[in-house]
Amino acid sequence: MIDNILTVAEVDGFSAMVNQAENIVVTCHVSPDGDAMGAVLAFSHYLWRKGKKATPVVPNIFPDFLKWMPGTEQVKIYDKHEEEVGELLKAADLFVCLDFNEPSRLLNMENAVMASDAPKMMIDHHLNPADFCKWVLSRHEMSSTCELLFKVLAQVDGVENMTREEATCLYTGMMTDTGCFAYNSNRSDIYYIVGQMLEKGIDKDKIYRNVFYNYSPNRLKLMGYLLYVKMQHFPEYRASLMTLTREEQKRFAHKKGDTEGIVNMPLQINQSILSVFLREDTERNVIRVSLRSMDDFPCNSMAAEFFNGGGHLNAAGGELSCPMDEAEQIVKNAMKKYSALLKKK
Ligand SMILES: [Mn+2]
Repeated sequence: MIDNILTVAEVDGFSAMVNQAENIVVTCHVSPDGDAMGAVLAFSHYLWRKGKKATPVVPNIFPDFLKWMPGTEQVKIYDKHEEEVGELLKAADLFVCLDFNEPSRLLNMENAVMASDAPKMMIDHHLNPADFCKWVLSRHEMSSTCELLFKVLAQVDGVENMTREEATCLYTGMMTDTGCFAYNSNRSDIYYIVGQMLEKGIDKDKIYRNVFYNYSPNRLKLMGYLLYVKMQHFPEYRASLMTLTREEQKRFAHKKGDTEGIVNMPLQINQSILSVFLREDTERNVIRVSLRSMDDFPCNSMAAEFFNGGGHLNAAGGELSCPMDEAEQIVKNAMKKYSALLKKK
């Protein structure tokens, strides 16, 4: 059994907000990932099932590997149809904010959403939520927003009423935010939930294939090129570095999302602690920095100290405004500075 996630007062607050609303906008952070899309679509399906008028709205496009998800044809993309979607936002009398906890994560859509005085509801699993929602459920110990949302819907509406579509969307978010249950996934209730989803008839094997066996030939070639030609490995620091220029992205017909997750690959090297990926941005004249680590190596401190960024302990990012060779040198300096933590004890 899973414990109730909400207090009685929170259930009442949730129900009152949903019941009073006529025009609900369900939204998530910019550059939506599997968890964001899973939560937005599952919540929308739930509202539609309740006979509510609800529109899933995302700030910008979502990756092709999520297009198969049930309900994506209903999703409105703000930066593609600013005027039309802007009207929708104005007419909204409730915003459901999923998988983000501060308005700036809406990027270009922030002003339009914050200009509305319609009440907002937050369901999220990131640290340090900002204070902009009337009803807040913020649980950073949850593996994903989708896990949290499963618990909410199970409590307010009953698992027995959840549909296969809803479970499929929620499973997708749980799967993608845990790297297919490879990290952040040691709590047994996660598998209890998955068990219940299987009883709803989700095809978990197919969901996996839909999301991960969905590369373009170019993406696979780019992965091979990065690993074979571009990866530098520093055994003394148990660290790796990969770089990708604008010209190389062009050569592999790089599309948004093509380098997603690539930074994780060098961590598969035996004993690895740190992986750094530098990519020249194709829209702005900056180098995007991604860091991933194992165990307790603090990517976020390194990102803050060297790369004008921040993030989580094991996943952080930042950016640099300099040529690639200088950026590489900064990475090497950073590894040197953190050598006490990187070297084998
Ligand atoms: Mn998430």
